[in-house]
Amino acid sequence: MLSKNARLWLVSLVALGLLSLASSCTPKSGDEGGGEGGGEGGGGKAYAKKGNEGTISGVVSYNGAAPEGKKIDTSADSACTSKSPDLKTEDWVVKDGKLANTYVYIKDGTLADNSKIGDYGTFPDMPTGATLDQNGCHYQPHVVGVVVNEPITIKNSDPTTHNIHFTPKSNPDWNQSQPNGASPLTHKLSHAEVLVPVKCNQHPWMKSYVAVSKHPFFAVTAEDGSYTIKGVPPGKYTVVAWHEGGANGTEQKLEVTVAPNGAGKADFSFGATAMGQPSSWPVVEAIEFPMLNKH
Ligand SMILES: [Cu+2]
Repeated sequence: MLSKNARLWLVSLVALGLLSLASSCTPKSGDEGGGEGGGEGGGGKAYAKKGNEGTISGVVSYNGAAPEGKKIDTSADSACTSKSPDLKTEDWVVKDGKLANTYVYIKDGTLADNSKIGDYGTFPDMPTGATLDQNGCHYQPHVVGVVVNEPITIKNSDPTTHNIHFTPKSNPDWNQSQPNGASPLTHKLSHAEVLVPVKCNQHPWMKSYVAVSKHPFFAVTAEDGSYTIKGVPPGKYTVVAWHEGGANGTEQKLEVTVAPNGAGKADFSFGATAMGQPSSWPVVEAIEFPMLNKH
């Protein structure tokens, strides 16, 4: 029989072995693309355009009976009521089964030369400015995508005072009053974050979402549910469609391969569990394209 010490040794050895096995199996963080946890902009390599970049495009649908926008009671501010007498909620904007206001982005991926999309800090054709307008006591647009440190111009087009309040997790809180007729404000977010809720402290129904990405490979679906991401380096990517709802929104993923000068396709669908889908959405492996390289 083994002594107590020897048994302790044996147990420790087995535990150590299990530990090292577990750590070697730990997947790498998938947040280095546009996801949360991304670092400051400007860090990392600069991607040099090769002329063989492609696109990722698709359509986001809503399965089942579309939720109707609910009428908002704006009676607390008569300026809102007179300018927007029929204001409706915008958490689900569905037309002919197609879903608007969905943020679609490359979450991570590997380029044809085996570098990671998250290794890069700058890309050609980075967007240089976005606008968020408070107009009719709601935000236009409802969902905005920007790159890290991209200036967001915030306008007040209403005959009333708004109070714009960014409520991020990875960026500082930012809360500014903007009276009727005040000149536009500018705000920048220095950390990647999907997505930052924005609210108005004056009008509790006002909501929008700002996504901050390290790279320019994102889009927001239009009224017909369509989106196109341009200038994508050939590679294999995890593309995520994010839609508001719940504490942190709902995400769907697809693996998409972009061949040189290629057009990757990724169609997503959200919607009722009536379609038999679980409330937490599975990762769907889809889209057949020639494999450029292995994981
Ligand atoms: Cu407001």
